[in-house]
Amino acid sequence: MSGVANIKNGLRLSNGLLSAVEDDVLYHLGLSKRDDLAAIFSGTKFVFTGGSTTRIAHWAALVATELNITDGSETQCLSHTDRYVMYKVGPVLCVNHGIGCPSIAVMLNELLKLLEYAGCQDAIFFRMGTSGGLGLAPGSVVVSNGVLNGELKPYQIQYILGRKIERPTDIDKQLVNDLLALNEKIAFPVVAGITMCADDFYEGQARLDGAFCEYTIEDKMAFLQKLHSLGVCNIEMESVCFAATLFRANVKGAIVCVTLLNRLVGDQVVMTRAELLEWEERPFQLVIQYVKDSLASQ
Ligand code: R2B
Ligand code: URA
Repeated sequence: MSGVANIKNGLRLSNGLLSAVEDDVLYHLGLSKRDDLAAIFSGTKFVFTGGSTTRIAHWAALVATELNITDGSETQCLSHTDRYVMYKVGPVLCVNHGIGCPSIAVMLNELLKLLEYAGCQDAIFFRMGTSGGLGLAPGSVVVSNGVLNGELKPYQIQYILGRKIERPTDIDKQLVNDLLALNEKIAFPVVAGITMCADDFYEGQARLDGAFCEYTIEDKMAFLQKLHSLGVCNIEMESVCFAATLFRANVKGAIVCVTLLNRLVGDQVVMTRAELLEWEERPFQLVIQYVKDSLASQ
């Protein structure tokens, strides 16, 4: 079973060699340790991450509205490359992560260092995204209470110096429960469930509609039914890296994804543009409620 833990939040990076580095270039964010990172990023309490750049820009604008922030910060992109966009709106830092574990791995690595240099020790991270659901009505939101890799194991696999390293994907149980407890304030279905993380959208997710396919529809259905019986509620592409990296860094994080389709029924993503825009915002609606409640109770 994948791990659920109660994480005592407090960013902890384990690279002792970093202290000897005079400057540290955060290459993909276009920033460096020499920048006044504390001036720009201090006060970051929440990190919102999701795949696409435009979704992040939209969330930054929504954060400003929801938290009544009127300084225009939602329009100022703090990343100086075209790899990732980043906006800091009050206590919320919004950054996109692209598609897949390699992309989110680079962003998280540089962002964790950035937060360390800026003196932000206790930010809580949220990955909010889309996914394919298993046995759920499209538009349902899944809060991950476990994360499995493509071998259905609760580990991120990383190759380092030619060796295969497995890192546990434990996620914070309390945060999952706190998000689920907001159910009453939310007008769409929210469930807790295990998330499977694939390394691609097609064969890696047992689709029949990719450029390649060497299994039958029966093989596909047997695999998806197996996932379903294990308690897997959805499939996406970044949760393994997100969960394992944050657990390693001793940072609280939650994965909140809307399901765009029921994979037990089909493979093609066919909702209307209007439905997509509404559904994509659902994870945000849940998480911003959590943020507002947290800020109100401080
Ligand atoms: C969900 O949707 C994207 C692929 O369409 C990927 O980033 C993910 O995890
Ligand atoms: N994102 C995925 O990774 N899979 C889906 O089926 C839908 C969105």
